[in-house]
Amino acid sequence: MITRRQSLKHLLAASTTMSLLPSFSLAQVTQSHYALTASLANHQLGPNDAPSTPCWLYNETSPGPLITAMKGDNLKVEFINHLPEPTTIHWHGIRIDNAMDGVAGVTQPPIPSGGSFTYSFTVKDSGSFWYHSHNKSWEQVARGLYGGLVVKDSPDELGSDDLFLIADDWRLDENFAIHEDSFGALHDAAHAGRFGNWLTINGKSQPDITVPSHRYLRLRLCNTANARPLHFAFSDWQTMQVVALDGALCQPFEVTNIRLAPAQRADLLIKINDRPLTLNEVSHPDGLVVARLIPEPSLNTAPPKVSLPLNPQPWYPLPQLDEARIIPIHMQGGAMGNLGGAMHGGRMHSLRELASEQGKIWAFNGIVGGPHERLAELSQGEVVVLRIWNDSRWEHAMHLHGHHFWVASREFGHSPRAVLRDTYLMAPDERADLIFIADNPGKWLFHCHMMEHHAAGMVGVIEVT
Ligand SMILES: [Cu+2]
Repeated sequence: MITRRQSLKHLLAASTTMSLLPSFSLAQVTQSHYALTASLANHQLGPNDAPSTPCWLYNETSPGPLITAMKGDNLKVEFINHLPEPTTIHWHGIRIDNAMDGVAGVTQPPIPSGGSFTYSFTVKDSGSFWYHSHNKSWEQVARGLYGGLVVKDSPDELGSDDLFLIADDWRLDENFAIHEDSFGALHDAAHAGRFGNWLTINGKSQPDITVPSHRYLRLRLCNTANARPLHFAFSDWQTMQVVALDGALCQPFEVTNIRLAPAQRADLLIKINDRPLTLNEVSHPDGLVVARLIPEPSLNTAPPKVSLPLNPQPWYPLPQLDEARIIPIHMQGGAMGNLGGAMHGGRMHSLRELASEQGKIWAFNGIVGGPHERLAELSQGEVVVLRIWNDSRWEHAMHLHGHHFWVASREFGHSPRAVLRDTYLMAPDERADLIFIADNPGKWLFHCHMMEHHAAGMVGVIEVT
């Protein structure tokens, strides 16, 4: 049972998230017990004089309430589904018990309309994570079913100088309603996925965010778009330190811009002086203001809490590869690709047939993927290399459930950088090794997080026993 005091905390935490007040101070009290309800609710995505948008939301807020826990806590979330269709919740990036991973049809049956489910799991890693629907996610996430999740090392984390910013790319019509006719469009699945036309930060368009002046600010940026990679830079290309990727602390490095694929997170440290800074999306031809950071001297009276993590220890070191299991994954398909046909349902189909009759257009190793297509069976403790070749004309954000992997990332300029992450953005024709220790038993999805690609065949299961 949830006590009245805890319920109040949820409400307050939710309203703090919504209004983008500078402080998450209420969330500093560790909460390990939450209640989430998914339902239809309106949200003001547009300007104040625009119509509000009918969405599907957690606790009627966009994003859903920021969930926090302390590292090592047992996090319990009592979930009720008031949507008109089944759903589940996936806890993205958490190295979780398989039964709690929230993948409909793989780790649990979908939770029916009117049904409920209690998620309960230990959070063993601190960092910036998120949660989202994992049933028809190409539609349910696009309607608003996601929120942030922070696992803290210290109660000091989060506050006026440590903010979780969720960026989303909504596809709205001229009445600010979600564009429903294009859900499931084959054109999106065959190209870059469903791109939107309305960018929000924590559910608001171009918000002003008050921050302490003359301080380092920790920004936890998260891209929850269906498919669009977002490319961020501050005004005057101000430098920032990347201190964590996909939740995991990394050796800090300096950048002037950062591109985040769908589902990726980056924790950034940036120095705030006394001038406002704009956060811009720079892949837009004219640049697009995403948010403004407004320094407020009255907020820097408390001692600073944010500092550069020196020499952070990775969750686990890059493993020895002498006896690694190598799993080749040849990814083909999409528009302008070289996939002529693929196996689906036990027989060969032409790509034309797959696309027009099944809405499938992507394959791993010549087989259209699905939640029951097994890519590998691994023994617990094995060192594994997913040897991926993106043999297509499109980028893909490859996500492995239940594990973080090491990758020589080419996401930060020409020279590769060894990073531990849960989602890797692969360029067309790129080859990459995703290296991990298969230490978490269960059936784990491996898929493209561009949700239309996932729905059209870029998905398989890796089973660890
Ligand atoms: Cu993809």
